[in-house]
Amino acid sequence: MKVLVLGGDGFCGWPTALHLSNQGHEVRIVDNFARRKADVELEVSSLTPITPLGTRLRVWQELTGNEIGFDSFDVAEHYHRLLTLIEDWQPDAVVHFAEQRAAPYSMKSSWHKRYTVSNNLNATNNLLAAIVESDVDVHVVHLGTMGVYGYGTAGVKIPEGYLQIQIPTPEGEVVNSEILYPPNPGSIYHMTKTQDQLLFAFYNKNDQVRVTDLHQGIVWGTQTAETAKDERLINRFDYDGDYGTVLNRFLMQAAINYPLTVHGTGGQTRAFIHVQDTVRCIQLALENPPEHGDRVRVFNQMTETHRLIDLAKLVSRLTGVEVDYIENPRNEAAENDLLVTNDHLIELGLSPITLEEGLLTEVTEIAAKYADRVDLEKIPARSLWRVKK
Ligand code: NAD
Ligand code: USQ
Repeated sequence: MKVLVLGGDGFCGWPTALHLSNQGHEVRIVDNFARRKADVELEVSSLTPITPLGTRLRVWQELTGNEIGFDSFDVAEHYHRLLTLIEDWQPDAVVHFAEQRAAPYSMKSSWHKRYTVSNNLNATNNLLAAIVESDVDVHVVHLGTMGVYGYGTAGVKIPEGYLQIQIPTPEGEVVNSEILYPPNPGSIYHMTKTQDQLLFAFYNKNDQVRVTDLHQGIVWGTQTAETAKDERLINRFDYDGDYGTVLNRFLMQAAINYPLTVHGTGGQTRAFIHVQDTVRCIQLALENPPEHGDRVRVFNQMTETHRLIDLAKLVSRLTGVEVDYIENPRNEAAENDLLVTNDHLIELGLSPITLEEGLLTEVTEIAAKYADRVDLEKIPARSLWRVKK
C-alpha cells in the first residue's frame, strides 16, 4: 500500500513511518518541522538526541534498503503542494499526524491559541478538500484524542465515537438515534480535535471520503522495534512542561531524582497507550479500511486507564523518588473516573502492551542514559489555563 504520513518527523509519526516501511508498505513523509521549531522557541530539546530527518532517512535506507520519500511543506498553508502530491503520487492512504498536539502549548497565549486553531483546522480541511479535488480514492487515518469526550463517564463506558440516544416525542413515543458523542474539550488543542470530527463527518457525508478517526490516549515510552535498530533512528522524548506528557515526565523525573510533578491531588484518571502499540494500531486501521459509503469510523486507541496518583506512587515505589503535589496549572476536574470501550482494535488483533514494571524500567533507563541533556529549568509546567489577575 502507498501511505503518505503527514507529520512523519514527530513523536508518533516517525516510528509509524518506520513500522509501515518495515511491513513492506511504500511510505512518504510530509513535515514542515513545526515541532522542531517549537523546541527552538521554547529553548528546549528532546531528551533523546534525535538526528536531522535527512540522517534518519539515509540510515533507514542503509539498514533496510527501504527508501522513505520526503516533502517539506506546511499542510495548513500550502494547499496546492498537497493537492499536487496526492494527484501525482496517488496514495492509497494518508495518516494525518500534522497538528499542534500539546494542550499546555495551545494555552500559553492568544498567539498560541490562534496558531493551534489555524494550524490544526486548516491542515485537516486542506487534506479533505485536496482528496475531493484530486478524485483519488484515499483512506484517511487521523490521530484524534480521547480528550474529545472529556474525561467523565457518568458510570458508563465511553463508546467508540457514537452515542445511542432515545428522544421522547410530544406524542409520548421514543425515537432511537445515534449521534457523535457530545464533545467536551478541556483545552484549545483538544477543542481543535472536536472540530476535526465535524470536518470528517461533513466530507464523509457529502463526498464519501473514507475516514478512520483514532481517539488516542496519552502515548508513553519512546522506542519501538524499528527506532531501536540504530541510535541515529532514535525517537524523540519530550520532558518539558509544555510538550512532555505525564508518564514520560514521571519516568524522566525519576531518572534524575526530581520529585514527581503531580498536578493537584493526582485524582485525574487518563487513558494510556505505549508507542509500540500506537504504530501497531495504525497498521491495523490501514490494513482494514472502511467500506465505500461507511460513515466515519472511530476507534478508541488506548489500552488501559490509570489515576495519576497511582502512577506516581508506582514510579516512586520502583525508584525511591518522592511525589510532589503542585498547584494545578490547568482548569480540570480534580478527580474523575474513566471507563472506555476499545473493542474494535482488539477485534482487529491488537494485543495490548500493558504498563508492566519491566517496560517502565526500560524507559527510565533511556531517560537515565541521556539525563545530562535535561534542563531542570524546563521541567515545571508554566502554561496557565487561566491567567491570575
Ligand atoms: P508531534 O508534535 O511530535 O508530531 C507532529 C508532527 O507534525 C511534527 O513533526 C510537526 O512538525 C508536524 N506538523 C505539525 N503541523 C504541521 C503542518 N501544518 N504541516 C506539516 N507538518 C506539520 O506530535 P505527536 O505526539 O507525534 O502527535 C501526533 C498526532 O497524534 C497529533 O495529531 C496528536 O494530536 C495525536 N496524539 C498524540 C498523543 C501523544 O501522547 N503524543 C496522544 C493522542 C493523540
Ligand atoms: N499532569 C500532571 N503532571 C505533569 C503533567 C501532567 O499531573 O507533570 C496531568 C495533567 O494535569 C493532566 C494529565 O496529567 O491531568 C495528562 O496531561 P498530559 O500532558 O500527559 O496529557 P494531555 O495534556 O491530555 O495531552 C496528551 C497529548 C495530546 C493527546 C492527549 C490524549 O499531548 O496530544 O491528545 O494526551 S488524552 O489525554 O487522552 O486526551
